[in-house]
Amino acid sequence: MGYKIAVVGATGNVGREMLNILAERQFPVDEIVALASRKSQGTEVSFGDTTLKTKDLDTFDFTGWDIALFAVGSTATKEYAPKAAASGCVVIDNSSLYRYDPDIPLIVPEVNPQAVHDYSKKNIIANPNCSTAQMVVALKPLHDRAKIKRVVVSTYQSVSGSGKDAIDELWNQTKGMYVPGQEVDPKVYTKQIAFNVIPHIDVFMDSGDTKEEWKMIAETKKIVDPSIKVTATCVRVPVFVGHSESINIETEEFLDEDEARDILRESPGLMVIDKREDGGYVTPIECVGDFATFISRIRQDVTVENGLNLWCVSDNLRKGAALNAVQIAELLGREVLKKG
Ligand code: 2RA
Repeated sequence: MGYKIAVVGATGNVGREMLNILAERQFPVDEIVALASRKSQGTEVSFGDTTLKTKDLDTFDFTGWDIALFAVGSTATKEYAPKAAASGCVVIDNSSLYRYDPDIPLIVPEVNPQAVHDYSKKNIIANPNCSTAQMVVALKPLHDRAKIKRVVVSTYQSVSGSGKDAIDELWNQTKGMYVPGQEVDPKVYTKQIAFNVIPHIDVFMDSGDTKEEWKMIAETKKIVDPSIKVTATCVRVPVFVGHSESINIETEEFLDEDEARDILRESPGLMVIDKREDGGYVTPIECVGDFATFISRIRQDVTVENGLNLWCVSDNLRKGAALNAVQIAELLGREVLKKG
């Protein structure tokens, strides 16, 4: 016996990946429904070798359904997630709406699986921000071994992190640079992303950080350890899929680069590709479609007493969103619902 699963936002980048990953990982599904807005009703989406037609989220009754994977914005989540949760369907939400609620667990299964037992307070579990998820998978084993006290991270985030329109924008701007007559009017965007980088993701806060940077700080503290000091600079780069991060770590105890490499090699969810030679590292194009978070460029930071630098790359639609949500569903099934 398996689960009755709903994917909410099934026509978006993340929703489609959730369906792909549920099928790829052969999640025990008794019944599955793809939900979307009324205007998208009837849109065909793939679930393994089958095709589903989306149903209208607005009129859907979640009663009797086991798990709902939400991949819609905070506004729609705010309207529909409580209804699903109240009907007894456990919500796993990819928006930022519930991540900072003390009564709602924020989970990366390789890092804090035990938090799944806290879901019943509101019948909702939160999925972290994509840039946080890949980073904490790398931080956790090093924190367990040498207690991390400070993290300085710079991100190089692909445009798919902000949705389908951003993918089209990069494509059209790039094409417009080469195809006469297809130039994109500079008035239609704030900053050009093609052949450029933009140090601004989400809104600016009073501190001068952007909300994306604040999310990485707040979520790392909630998922790994509130004592870790984190500072982040989040940058949008002209890459379609795949977030990259340069992570500098200071630990309480000394941890040399070789031991760090061995620890990371043995840790769940990580793939270490780290040779000090041409091509001895991973780039975002190579991580697309993979489940793993890749780690390269592991080396001592000799400017401080106990410092390490590393390069972290992952498919932001997978580990950064859809895969982590499906892994939470697997964890929930294994540890709590115990069907299938
Ligand atoms: C981004 N992390 O990359 C944000 C939301 N997915 O745009």
